[in-house]
Parts: sequence; structure tokens; C-alpha cells
Amino acid sequence: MEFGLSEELLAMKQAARDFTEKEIVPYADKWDEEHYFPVDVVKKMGELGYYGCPIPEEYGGTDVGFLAQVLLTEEVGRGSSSVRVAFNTQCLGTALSILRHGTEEQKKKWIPGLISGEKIGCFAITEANAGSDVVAMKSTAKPDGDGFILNGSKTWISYASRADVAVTYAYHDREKGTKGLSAFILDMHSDGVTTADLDKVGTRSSPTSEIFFEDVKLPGDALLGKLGDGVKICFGSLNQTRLCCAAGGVGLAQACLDAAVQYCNEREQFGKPVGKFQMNQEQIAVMAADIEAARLLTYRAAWQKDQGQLGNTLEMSYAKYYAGEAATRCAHTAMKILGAYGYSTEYPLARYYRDAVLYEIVEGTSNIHKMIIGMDQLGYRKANR
Ligand code: GRA
Repeated sequence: MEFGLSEELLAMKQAARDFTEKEIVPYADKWDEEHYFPVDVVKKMGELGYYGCPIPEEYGGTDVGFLAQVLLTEEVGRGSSSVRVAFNTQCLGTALSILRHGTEEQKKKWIPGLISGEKIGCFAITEANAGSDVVAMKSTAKPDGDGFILNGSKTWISYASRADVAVTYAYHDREKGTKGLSAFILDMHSDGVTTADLDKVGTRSSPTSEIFFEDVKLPGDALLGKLGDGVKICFGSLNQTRLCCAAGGVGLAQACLDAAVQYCNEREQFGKPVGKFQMNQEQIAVMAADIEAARLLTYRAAWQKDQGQLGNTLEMSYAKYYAGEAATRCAHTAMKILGAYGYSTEYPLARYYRDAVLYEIVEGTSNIHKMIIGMDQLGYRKANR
């Protein structure tokens, strides 16, 4: 077993931390308050090669692997959960799916622009009545000549209203059940595609939208993979995007610990820094151990992917479940330590607290991940297949 990060990975992590401290942290509260989407920062991260870690160089990636992607995501997530989403919209939920299932033409057409940040992406799975129950989606893509006619809607789609391209899912044939679900690469500027932004408790500088499809003409080359590959592509993709959420949860939890440690050392009560009180020490210790556990589970899942195990659903569920819950636990504990200063909107902890809850909801709720783990442990259904 090898737990150390290489010099190269450590340098990448540090560079991402420096970038986040300089370009994101000073502005993140204001962006959040104003519901402002910092598109220039998202694009700049593309120029820096942040999104291309698992993508070969011939398509504009850096080919340095999933663990590298996790380290960058964690550091950006430490500054802003809203900007963190870009790792999914530009790469893990879009470019990576196209890389794994697309034709050479599709790869050349879409991947470089997503990785460079020139084009904003999104991945659209969820519908009003199909959240945890993905295959209950109702959108249809009826075969029509060489192409398809897309109808239906999606909801809770990150970056959709700013996106140039979406990887989306719809039934080409409902009669065939799950074999009738297909994946598509949708040009978001197509006629018949409209979006409406939704408001949220947190991650307010990450636009989240409904998408409506009204008789959208999809050309034949919009089909990703083969007809009926939708379930395989969708769950295969979720197993990669969950890595980004786990890493984001670790980053946010670390930001909470950082805020709590700083406060414990600066704030004095009863004649000494509040960190000298054992109850605060206990809370700091529990947070630190929680974060280490979440981080190791997340790094392990990334490492497995770097060994070629992209179908590591079980280990991915451990990481996503644990990191999501660690994020909310740490946000809550930090809030108790900072007291009124935590509750004040003057400090970023209030934003971390609002953002943290999301990590238990997106990319499979904590309950879904516990179900996947529980069924595997009980021998009812293997998670890794
Ligand atoms: O037997 P079949 O051929 O009909 O196939 C079924 C099943 O085998 C079919 O899906 C297959 N399947 C899988 N295939 C490959 C299920 N899981 C996998 C897998 N891991 N790999 C339908 O299955 P079903 O009977 O309807 O459901 P189920 O198998 O009992 O449970 C599926 C489950 C609940 C685990 C699944 O639907 C799930 O994971 N739901 C959670 C959905 C989710 O994660 N949504 C995230 C939305 S995207 C998002 O949050 C964006 C965030 C952006 C950001 O912040 O980064």
C-alpha cells in the first residue's frame, strides 16, 4: 500500500490551492449573494488544464489521472462548492462519457472545447418525477429519419442555462423498458431547447435550471453509444461524477475545519484562546479524523479508477456517502465553535453551512448510497458489475 502523493501530485494540489486562494476565495461570498456565475473563472480553470486530468492529450486533456482530478476538485471545493461543479460539467459528466462511448468524430467535435472551458457543458439526467429513480424519466427521443425528435424536460441541472452542450438521456422506445433508454449529445443552442433557473438555499453562484425540450431535432450523430445504451452510459457516468462530489465534500469539510482552527486560536474568552478548552479540542479532533476518513475513501476510489476500475460503484458509494455526511457534520460543528460569528453572513462559514447539505443530496442521496452498500453487504445485489 502506498499512501503518499507523488511530488507532481503535491505540486498540482498546491497550485490549485494557490489559485483558489487568489481567484475564488476573496469573491465567493459576493458571487453567492448576487447569484453570480463566475464564468471567467470557470473558463480560466479550463485554460489551466484543470478539467482534463483523465482525458488523453490528443483531445486536449493532460492524462494525469483521476487522483489528480480529485486533488484539484478538493482544493477548488475548499473555496467554492459552486465553482467545484465545473469539474463535472466540463469533464466527468460530459467529456469523459463522450471519450468512453463516442465516435472519433464526436470526440473531436466536443471534448477539446469542454476541457479548455471554451464551451460550457452540463449533464441532464434528473426529471421532476425521476430523481433517485433514474429510469422513471419520461423524456423521449423518437427516431425520425436519420435523427430523433426530443421532447420532455429535465430539472436540477447544474450550469444548464449557460451550457453550450449537454449529455442527456431519453427513451427512444418506451416499450423496451430500460433497453429503450439512449444517451444523446445535445447542442443546447438547438431550436426547441429552453431553460429556466431555479433558486436554492446554497451553491447560489452555480446556476441550476430546468430544461424544456419541445420537438427538438437531434441529428443522427447526436446519439452517444448505441441505441439502448442509455442505462449503461448513465450509471457508468454517475460513477465518475460521484467522485467530484466526494472530493467537493472533502474540500468543504476542510474549509470548515480551517475556519474553526483559526477561530479557536484567535478568539479569547475567560482569558485564553478558546482552543485551549477541551470541548473545542474534542470537536476539532473529531472533525479532523472525519475529514481524513472521507479523504482516504475518496482518494482510494480515484486510485482504483486510475487502475482501470471505472465500475467501482461500491467504493464510490462509500466515498460519496461518507464525504457528503462528513461535510454536513463539519459545517455543523464549525458553526457550534464559531457561535454567532458562524451564523453571521459576514464570514464564509454561513455559506459552507448552506452548501454542505447539497453533498448529501446530489449524485445519489445518502440513502441511495446506503442502499447500494447495504444490498451489496447482504448479498442481494453486487454493487460492482
Ligand atoms: O436490469 P436492467 O437492465 O433493467 O438494468 C437496471 C439496473 O441493473 C437498471 O439500471 C441498472 N443499474 C446499473 N447498471 C450499471 C442500476 N445501477 C447500475 C450500475 N451501477 N451500473 C434500472 O435499475 P432499477 O431497477 O430501476 O434501479 P435499481 O438498480 O434498483 O437502483 C438504481 C439506483 C437507485 C441505485 C440508481 O437509480 C441510482 O443510483 N439513483 C441515484 C440517481 C443519481 O445519482 N442521480 C444523480 C443525478 S446528477 C446530479 O446530482 C448532478 C450533480 C451535479 C454536481 O453537483 O456535481
